[in-house]
Amino acid sequence: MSAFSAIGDEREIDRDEFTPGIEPQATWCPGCGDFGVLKALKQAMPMVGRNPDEVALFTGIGCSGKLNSYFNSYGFHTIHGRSLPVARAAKLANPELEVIAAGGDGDGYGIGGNHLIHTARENHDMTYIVFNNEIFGLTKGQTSPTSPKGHKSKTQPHGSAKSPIRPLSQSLNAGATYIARTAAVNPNQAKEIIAEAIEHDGFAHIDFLTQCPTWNKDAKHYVPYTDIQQSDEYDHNVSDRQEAAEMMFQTENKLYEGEVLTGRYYVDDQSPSYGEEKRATGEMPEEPLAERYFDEDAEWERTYDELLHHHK
Ligand SMILES: Cc1ncc(C[n+]2csc(CCOP(=O)(O)OP(=O)(O)O)c2C)c(N)n1
Ligand code: SF4
Ligand SMILES: [Mg+2]
Repeated sequence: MSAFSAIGDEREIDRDEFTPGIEPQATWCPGCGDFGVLKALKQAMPMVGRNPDEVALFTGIGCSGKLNSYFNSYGFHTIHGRSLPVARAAKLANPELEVIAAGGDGDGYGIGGNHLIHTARENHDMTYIVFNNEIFGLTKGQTSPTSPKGHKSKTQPHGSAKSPIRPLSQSLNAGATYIARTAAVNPNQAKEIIAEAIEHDGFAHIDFLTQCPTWNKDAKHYVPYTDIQQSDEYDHNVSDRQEAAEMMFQTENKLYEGEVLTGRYYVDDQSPSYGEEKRATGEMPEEPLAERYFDEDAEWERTYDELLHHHK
């Protein structure tokens, strides 16, 4: 058994283990879609057989960033838009950790957009959940990169002049190897997609539609939705890049026309993850870097010790 996790410990896992011992009163508003993400995430954990001490959750800033407070695992509530670089470092230091990053549309597609592109491009093995409520929720409803064209807010009182970004297409172009969209109103699909994303070996991006009844009054509640895998109307091959691109393009257009399509869009099981590639080329050691920190005999320079030395 690793010193850093309970991996290998065969036992039944209950989703309630992911509820903190002293559960804080959730500060999300009644009817907020964020509750749906929390519920689906807790349900997905027993499906993938992970214990709380095998999981590290990295969040950005926003209502969505509060997920850490209500989910029992290792965690790091990072700064705005920066959950991914911190999550990457943790995964590289301890590849046995199940790394999950989460944040809002403003956090991940706006201020943190560059991190998303490069984390996807490098195919870091982790799951990234973006709570997409089409606005900045925590700061009271400003326009976000996914707000529809013409959407009025305090920052765009005459309506947003520009078209929203296309998160699924952008992720595909960047190099993500698992891309899905689900919605808080569809918990059964959501938990299955989260479980698949966690089990995927590479960068898995879930665009999670989360309604904000407080600040996005004219936002859809994302119903009725269509699960593209269940519908007879759609039958694209998820491992075909071109077909996935076309399906994403349609989905992104339809969201703003009032039709909500959800499901799996792209799954590439062939491309190696960043860690796998680096270990294969010998650039990274086989054993977790994190273990070296506790190894008194390890011959390596501790950045922290060095820092202290230079400032004596
Ligand atoms: C560097 C920095 N800039 C701006 C802010 C203010 N801020 C806090 S949350 C937020 C936007 C949150 O929107 P989103 O990421 O969509 O999350 P939501 O609240 O909708 O879940 C902003 C701009 C900040 N905390 N840090
Ligand atoms: S402001 Fe919106 S996103 Fe934030 S907790 Fe309330 S309903 Fe949820
Ligand atoms: Mg938001």
